[in-house]
Amino acid sequence: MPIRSWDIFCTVIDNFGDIGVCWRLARQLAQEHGHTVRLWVDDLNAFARLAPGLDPTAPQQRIAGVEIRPWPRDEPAATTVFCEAVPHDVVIEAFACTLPEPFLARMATRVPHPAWINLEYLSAEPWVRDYHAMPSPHPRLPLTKHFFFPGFEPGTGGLLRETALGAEREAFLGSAAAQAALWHRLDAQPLAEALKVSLFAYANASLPALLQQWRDGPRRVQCLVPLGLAADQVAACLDTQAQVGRHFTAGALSVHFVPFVRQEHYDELLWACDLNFVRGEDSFVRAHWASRPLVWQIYPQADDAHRAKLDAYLELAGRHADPAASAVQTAFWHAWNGFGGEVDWPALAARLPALQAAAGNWQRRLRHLGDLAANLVAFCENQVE
Ligand code: TRH
Repeated sequence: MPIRSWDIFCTVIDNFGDIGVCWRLARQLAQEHGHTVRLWVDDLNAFARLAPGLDPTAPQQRIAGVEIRPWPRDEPAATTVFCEAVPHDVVIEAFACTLPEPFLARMATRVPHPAWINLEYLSAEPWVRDYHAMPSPHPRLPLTKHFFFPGFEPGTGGLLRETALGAEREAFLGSAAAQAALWHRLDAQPLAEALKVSLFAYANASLPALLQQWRDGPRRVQCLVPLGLAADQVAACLDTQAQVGRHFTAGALSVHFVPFVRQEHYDELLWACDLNFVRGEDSFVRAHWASRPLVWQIYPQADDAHRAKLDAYLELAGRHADPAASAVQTAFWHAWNGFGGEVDWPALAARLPALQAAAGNWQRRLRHLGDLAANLVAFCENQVE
């Protein structure tokens, strides 16, 4: 049955990944599919960093075609809000955030029952294919939740990618005016001949060594650091302050602190750079669509559970790269994520042309998976009867 409307529930654990994915998905469902989307978020202040027009105090607002509602966490307020809200055709519980009980009860009495999806975290591990689309019946209510896994392989839900993204990137790369507008927004000037690097990361024990290697290297590096955790660490290393517009030059290294831009503008930073350091989930996916070499700092988990995820990805992506370049990439990513060894910038720099070729091939393959939003629409249309 066709579906037209969605509820998306999101809790902000820390950082921006959960809301980053939910906000991107919500916009795409509204703008590309023309669906009604209501996004429930428990921390509108964090959300406002990605969407600066958002009013964190508003009980209801509409941005980019999406209705945004605060998800009250205290019991009486939640009961009032969720006893009144009529569930839409599909209810997404993002990253197992646990739906409010009164809303679940309303889902159970709705005719037809909404499709109920647990949108999972991204992983390249092989088991994801086995668990993607698995049903999980509710123990009491006549509702079945399905697990929907993003992924890098056929048999998963694929990756979020807007239909116009490729054309927008091409237009940006072909337009001196669009690039100038980006640099103006960043409050920085591009340095001729420099390798442009964006640096979005958590605090990282390898960062001081990397800054030194950039400083002492033969090639000029222009490093653009959005304000946040990495910028604070870079500033501490350089004995300066992380402020937009501030530059720092030492040897071959130029550091520019740039603003944390609204989510729609982050892609342009990735497109304008030759190498992108990314983290978590959403920026990691976006770096693929930039079709440039990337370095991923994975979100750390207890007991090093993220090590298996990192290695699964390296193994999978490495299949499509030159083996020598892939080995250098693996060593660098291991060091960057604290899994042994020192970051070796000269080794990575020498392999950038091969990694650039691999990035192009790999993102072309990933595009064949279809985009996650469209895959989700198709899946849910089969669930609502
Ligand atoms: O912020 P993150 O570290 O998020 C993490 C991970 O998603 C992790 O899996 C999750 O469990 C944890 O949060 C709770 O990294 P991520 O996923 O890349 O999200 C950052 C978002 O910020 C992404 O949507 C891109 C966006 N962004 C901007 O909008 N503007 C910017 O200037 C920058 C640098 C990022």
